[in-house]
Amino acid sequence: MSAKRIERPNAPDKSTIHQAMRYSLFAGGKRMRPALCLAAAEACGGSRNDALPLACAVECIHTYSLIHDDLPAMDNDDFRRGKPTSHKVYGEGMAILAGDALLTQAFEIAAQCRAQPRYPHRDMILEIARASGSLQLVAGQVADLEGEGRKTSVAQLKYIHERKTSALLCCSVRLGGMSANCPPAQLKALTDFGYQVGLAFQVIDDILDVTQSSEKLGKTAGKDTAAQKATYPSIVGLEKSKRIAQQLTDKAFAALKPFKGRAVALEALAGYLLKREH
Ligand code: GRG
Repeated sequence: MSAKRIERPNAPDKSTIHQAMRYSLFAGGKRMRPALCLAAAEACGGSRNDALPLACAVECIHTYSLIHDDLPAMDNDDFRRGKPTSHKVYGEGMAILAGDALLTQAFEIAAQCRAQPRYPHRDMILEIARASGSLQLVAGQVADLEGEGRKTSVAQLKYIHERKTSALLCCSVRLGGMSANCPPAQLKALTDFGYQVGLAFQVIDDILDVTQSSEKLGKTAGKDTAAQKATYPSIVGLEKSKRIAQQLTDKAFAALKPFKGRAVALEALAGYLLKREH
């Protein structure tokens, strides 16, 4: 038996699957992954137009992962991006399909990007597939699921964060560089930046879960504590978590040195992520 559903919003497209896909995609996320992708392209002297299909693709992947993460079989959450979650509005079956369709849509959009001399289409598609597959994004979710109710070390938590959060953020930054045909040294700098920013992002997310309200977050606050999930605040405490987030952000800034001041937007985004309140 399915839970009571919330009234669906009116939408011009009568097809339920497309309504469900749009509902989550346009629910009001921060768009950090596309922003990082565009900012990385800019740092490498590329154009926004060339980065745009890749930026949209990573947002589709991210939105799919949130829809599935909120399902009763996963984190079982009622709110996301300030709205009832997909399965609350469309039912579990449709929410699963909306996630599946967004994952597929991501590759359809990414395939429309312009190949670059150093980076053929194959490389960009591989980048997205690897970051979202069973060794990265999905592996992080698996480790998270398997870790529930078990004692988790900082090293195990870092393993989860690297995959669940940092992989897609890092991929977003790398794709921006690739769309700009960046040289290998710049791609390496972007990789270091994306990795550190990705780790900082999740530490900050864990901090916000215990310091902010549900209204502010647009999702249920305090869920990690209620589910006895391993987080930085629960393992090392709130103050040390804040210091770790600052240290990771400092490392991210340091990774941008080779850009010699041309990565202004990336610096601004890393600064914003550290200070964000939702
Ligand atoms: C493959 C089912 C499946 C899940 C993958 C991404 C993921 C694992 C689960 C989502 C939940 C979660 C805590 C992910 C970590 C990344 C994160 C903090 C997501 C929230 O990202 P924001 O704050 O969200 O950028 P908005 O709504 O602003 O886009």
